Amino acid sequence: MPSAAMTLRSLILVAGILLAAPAAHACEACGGKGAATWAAREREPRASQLFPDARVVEYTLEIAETTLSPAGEPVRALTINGSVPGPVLRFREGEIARIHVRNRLVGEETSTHWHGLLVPNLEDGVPHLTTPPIGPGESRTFEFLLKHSGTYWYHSHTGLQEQRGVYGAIVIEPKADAPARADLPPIDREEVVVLSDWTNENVRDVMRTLLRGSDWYAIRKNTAQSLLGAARAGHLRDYLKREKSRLPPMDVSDVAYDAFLANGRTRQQLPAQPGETIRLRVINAAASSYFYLSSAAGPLTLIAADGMDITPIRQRRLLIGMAETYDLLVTVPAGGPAAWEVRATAQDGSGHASVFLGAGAEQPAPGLAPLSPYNMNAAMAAVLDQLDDSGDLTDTEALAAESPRPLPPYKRLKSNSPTTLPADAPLREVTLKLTGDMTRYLWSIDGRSIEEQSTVPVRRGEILRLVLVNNTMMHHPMHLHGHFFRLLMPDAVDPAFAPLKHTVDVPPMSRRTIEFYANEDRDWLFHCHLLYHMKAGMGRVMSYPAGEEMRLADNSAPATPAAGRPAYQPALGEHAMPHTYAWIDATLQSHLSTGSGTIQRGRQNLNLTWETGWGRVDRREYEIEATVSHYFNPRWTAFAGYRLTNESGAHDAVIAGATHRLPYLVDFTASVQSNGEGRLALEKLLQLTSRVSLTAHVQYDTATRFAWQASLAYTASKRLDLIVTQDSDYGFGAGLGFRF
Ligand SMILES: [Cu+2]
Repeated sequence: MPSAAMTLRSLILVAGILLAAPAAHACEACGGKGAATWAAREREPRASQLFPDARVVEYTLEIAETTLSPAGEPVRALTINGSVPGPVLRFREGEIARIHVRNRLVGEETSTHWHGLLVPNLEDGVPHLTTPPIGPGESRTFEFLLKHSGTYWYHSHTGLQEQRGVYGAIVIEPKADAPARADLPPIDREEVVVLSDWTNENVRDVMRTLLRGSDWYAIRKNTAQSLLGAARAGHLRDYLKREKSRLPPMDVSDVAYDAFLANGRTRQQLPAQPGETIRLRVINAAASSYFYLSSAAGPLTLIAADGMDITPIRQRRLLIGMAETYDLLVTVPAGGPAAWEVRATAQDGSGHASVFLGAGAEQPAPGLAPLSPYNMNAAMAAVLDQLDDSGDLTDTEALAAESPRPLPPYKRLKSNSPTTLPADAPLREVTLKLTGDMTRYLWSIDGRSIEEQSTVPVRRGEILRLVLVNNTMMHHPMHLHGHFFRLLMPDAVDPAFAPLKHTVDVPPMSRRTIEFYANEDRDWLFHCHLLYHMKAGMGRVMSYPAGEEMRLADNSAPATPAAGRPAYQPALGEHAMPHTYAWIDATLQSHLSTGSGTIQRGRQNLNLTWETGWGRVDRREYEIEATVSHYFNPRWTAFAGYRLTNESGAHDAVIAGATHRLPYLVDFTASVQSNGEGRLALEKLLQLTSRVSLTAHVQYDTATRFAWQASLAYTASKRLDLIVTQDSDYGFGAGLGFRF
């Protein structure tokens, strides 16, 4: 029989391997070969050498840490030049931007990505992939020609820094000699509105809460589903149908936020006079919130999308995805002075940010009717209905037909000028399925995370058409670096005028088709701009092969590396890493204690579970299992490890087994021991109310025979449960449950 010390040693070894893996990954990118590649690329001529006549406009951005309390509670914030958001960077098309970025953070890298701008690969600011990360105390100067005008933004592409405040607006005016747009009324004023979401929690803890499958955010948002709630709402049948099909409850959004911000505040007043027409440059810089925009002053007039001019259309309520930008016109009604609200309501209805135009009596923007969490079928039906809507409506007809929860108005977006691509370029179509798994918070493309499959090969000179098929129940705002793509809507009135975008919302269970002309080089990220989805693996690198392979090759075959050469692997750095997270769930009750400690990385877990009881038995009994597990999909998890016990009749042994999820979300676990003993177990969690759950566990073990346990738990807070348990061995008792 192996000793406990030996078991412990092998566990430490396995833990070491799991934890060391990401470090090994990171160093591929930062050391040796990577550093040499950077040095060569840094010697390439920069924009000011290539375009010596262009005017250079300089900014200095300092990224630092401070304490801010936009949601009332002081929390650690990351600021740019002392504020959230950072300063608005203003340029004119044709100028050269020279931006010095200083990292004043302690022990933390940073980066800046210029979102929506066409920049040389080295200036794109994706750390490790395109640009060296900016280490603590270091600086980096970015330099690029401003090739186009419009509303854009910048943000950190490092870790979860974007959630903590590292973002700001970029405004590029058209060239001075560009003719004024004839399709717009005179504009009296212009304001930038940067929308974002704010949490008082530690951002790493937000990711941890999502990964561990906690219900806490749903409880906070009042969208937690339960048997009683479903019965009350008259949706018990739907609830059971969902459980039968083994799907976890759905929600519109993942995270419960403490505030939604416009320019860093929950409400803000901007100057405006009665009768004025104001151009709002709206940027959704939120980490994981879509917003509905609406105005007290009537429908919004959309004049640009993702920086690009469009034929003006009106929309009563505008859904804006993460990383999208829209330029809107709002005309302040004539008459007495008043404050006209433009409201950005989080898509899940959990809150809003307000901008008031003018001063005086407040005129509220229309609110949003709440969505029943049990009625997601109806919400889905509304989404699918709108996908069938025709784009061929007059503005007035479209306004009249607008859904109370409209999708982004892509069908009606029409570029102000033709966007057709070179007619002689070969076209290649690639279908990418957007996939996800709420059970474990794994987000992926074609079922594989960016680490599991990192690239989509791109050939220079081709038109790459991407069919994005969303197989999940959530919206995904997909963003392509380094290119504008044409958004191709079915039945478009005039396909030659398809809008140019850099970010596209792909609604649940539906598809979007985009295409772009591959006229770049090297590697460009394509990813979901929901920060936590991206971090969970939902992305790919659009990768142009290097050297001779960069020339346009035979279009019939996929671009594969020449025979004998190893497949190209981009330096994904932190974007490839499934980060390691750890947590503990434990109960301490009057008669027993149960719990588990988990270290999770991608699909792998290191688990330590225990149960020890002292009620109704002569001596304290324990069973401890240390296992390594691999998660294949929501239905199958396999594990192997060691079981340590002093229960009478049971033996310490090496164990191996699997857990299979049955209909009605019942988990069936079978395991065998090295000494020939075996165990079968069934476990089911019944959510009675949003905060009260009943967990039933039944097992048959060849050594210890039948045992069962039933626990009733009340979720008191994010960290604490009140719990009572009846156990077949240890009797009845009560205590507390903890989550760390
Ligand atoms: Cu996503």
